Amino acid sequence: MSRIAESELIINSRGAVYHLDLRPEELADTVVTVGDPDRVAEFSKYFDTIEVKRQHREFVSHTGMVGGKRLTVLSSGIGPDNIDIVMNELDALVNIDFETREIRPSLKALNIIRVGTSGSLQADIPVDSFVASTHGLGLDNLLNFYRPEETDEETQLLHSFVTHVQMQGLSTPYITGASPSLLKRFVTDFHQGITVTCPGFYGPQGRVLRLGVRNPQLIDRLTDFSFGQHRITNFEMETSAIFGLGKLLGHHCLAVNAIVANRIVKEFTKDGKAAVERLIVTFLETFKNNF
Ligand code: R1P
Ligand code: URA
Repeated sequence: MSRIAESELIINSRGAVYHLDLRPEELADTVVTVGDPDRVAEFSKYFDTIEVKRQHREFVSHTGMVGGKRLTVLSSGIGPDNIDIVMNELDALVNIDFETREIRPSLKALNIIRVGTSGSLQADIPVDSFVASTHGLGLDNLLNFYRPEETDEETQLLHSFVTHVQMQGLSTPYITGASPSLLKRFVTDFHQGITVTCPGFYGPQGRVLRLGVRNPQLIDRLTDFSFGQHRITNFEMETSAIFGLGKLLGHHCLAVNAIVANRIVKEFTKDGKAAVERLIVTFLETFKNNF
């Protein structure tokens, strides 16, 4: 086994990984990621006990017990670039020995579940409803720096997507499925479909304020894209990166999102905090009963 150098895997004076500031023993085997750092406490207020609270930059983490099970909730901040840090550091915490700096001979698979907010791309998926992602389709380019692995069906879907949505010159998309075993636990109360992940909130999601966009048809083309029984339900800014890196690293990943904007009927939720609260409670019920 080769030793990973200090410049590649950075461990601080507390023995914790650089950005997340977590030590291996401070992480549970199931990790919820949320974008908003304030959402971590909205989760952990339901914990029976909290054993770890850390914060470094936008990465706030609480680990504790809920319903007799150990859970870590971690904020990622916004966007796929942060997910590159989150996924690599979570994996290092369980699969690299921080003493020897070598990859462990036997690898651990974490459950990594994003609980976020998102924009709907379908008129029949209203604000305040929930979506569980069957796939993460990335327009953000992160996975192209690694070596994406696609099934034949995923390659065909991407080919059809690039042609239909006219992505040429904008992005080289990638797609990864959710963990089937996690996805099947989130059926009741959830719409399901493909989640598109964008490298921005405005132009990359077709929002026009003062700047024009390169592909004015983007929203329409995402909405009416279909491949077999698959359709695009929603978009946001993290899922594809979690699914893509999670699959390459061998973790089980899922994303569940509360819809706060419907881009087709042009509505924004009147109470996003309440929608997120309901999603947290729904998630925790499933976690307590089915994990
Ligand atoms: C944009 O407002 C942010 O909200 C969504 C997007 O993915 C992006 O991070 O998710 P979170 O509410 O989890 O941050
Ligand atoms: N998050 C996004 O990224 N887009 C939306 O429209 C709403 C939430």
